[in-house]
Amino acid sequence: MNELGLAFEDEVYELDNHGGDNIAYPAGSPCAHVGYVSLLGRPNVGKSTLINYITGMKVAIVSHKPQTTRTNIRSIYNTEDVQMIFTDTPGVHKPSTKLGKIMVGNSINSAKNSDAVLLIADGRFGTPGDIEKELIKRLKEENKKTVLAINKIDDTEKEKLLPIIAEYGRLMDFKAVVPISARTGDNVDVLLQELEKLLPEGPRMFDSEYMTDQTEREIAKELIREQLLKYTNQEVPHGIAVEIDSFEEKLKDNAVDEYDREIVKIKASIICERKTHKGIILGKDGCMIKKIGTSSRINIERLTGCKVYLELFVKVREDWKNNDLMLNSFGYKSEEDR
Ligand SMILES: Nc1nc2c(ncn2[C@@H]2O[C@H](COP(=O)(O)OP(=O)(O)OP(=O)(O)O)[C@@H](O)[C@H]2O)c(=O)[nH]1
Ligand SMILES: [Mg+2]
Repeated sequence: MNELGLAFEDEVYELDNHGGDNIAYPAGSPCAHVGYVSLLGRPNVGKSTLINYITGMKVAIVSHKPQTTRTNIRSIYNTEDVQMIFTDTPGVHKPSTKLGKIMVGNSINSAKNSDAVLLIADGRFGTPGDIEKELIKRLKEENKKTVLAINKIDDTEKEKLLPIIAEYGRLMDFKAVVPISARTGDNVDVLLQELEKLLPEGPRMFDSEYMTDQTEREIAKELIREQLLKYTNQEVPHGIAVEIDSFEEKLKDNAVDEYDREIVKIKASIICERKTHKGIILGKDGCMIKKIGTSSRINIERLTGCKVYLELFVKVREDWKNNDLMLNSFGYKSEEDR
């Protein structure tokens, strides 16, 4: 529970026993298994929950609403024998906006460019649907080494798993099929062992200190969006973007390094699609925006490790999800164009 008395759903901050080991391995040092692994699957199957569990960091936000992740997020898992660069991708769906097309395009693109793919399915929903079938067709065409994880086994009856596994097995020759729970971590060690087998020997590509391609600013922006996903409903959360307008760091007087900060001051804008949505986000007498601001601030303080002052503004930008200029300025772009 936080200081507001609100439970943080999907808490992953306590998972510091995961995330590989804490030994410093320099880039270029020899390693038995090195490579890129893309997580792929429909929205809401638990890709981001799993990536946070494996790396032991809250790099990707999580919510029970579909299409939470909007960009490809890379984070790295290191042990003595392994360097796996994971990409968490947006859930694959049938897009109806330019934003959706960019999201799905980037997921597919990430899988194309990886050494191995981890396809994730939600065990509670059983056999493969159209999205899984389409993804499997593409993965087969590209001859991708693929492991299937059937997630949420903490919430799935055990007897249901065998028929699901059999049905998936008829569609593709998976390198392994592993039932897991990304929430409890059940069987995730087995999954990691299966994935590492698929990666070649080689020098480490990154220093083990380099944990993610996300900047603190980008994670802060997502932590604000996470609270908006949590506190708003129906079409409101899907029409929201967050922009960091300013991010000012003040070091302590006796700071020993650039991270020894006294306070970080952040100004951020919440972009929504309609005036009515703005009213919902602000709430009666501003009580909703206050709640969102306070819980976002607490999460950002965990990220920065120092006091945070957060100021939020709400702006309406109609149909931004179909406007190239706005999509670009909110950080949503096709990775192929980079
Ligand atoms: N019971 C249970 N719930 C899980 C598990 N893994 C994830 N969830 C829940 O499933 C919901 C979706 O999780 P996410 O990690 O955001 O799913 P995602 O696949 O990244 O979704 P998108 O970003 O929308 O593609 C959240 O409410 C998670 O808490 C699990 O192993 N067991
Ligand atoms: Mg996600």
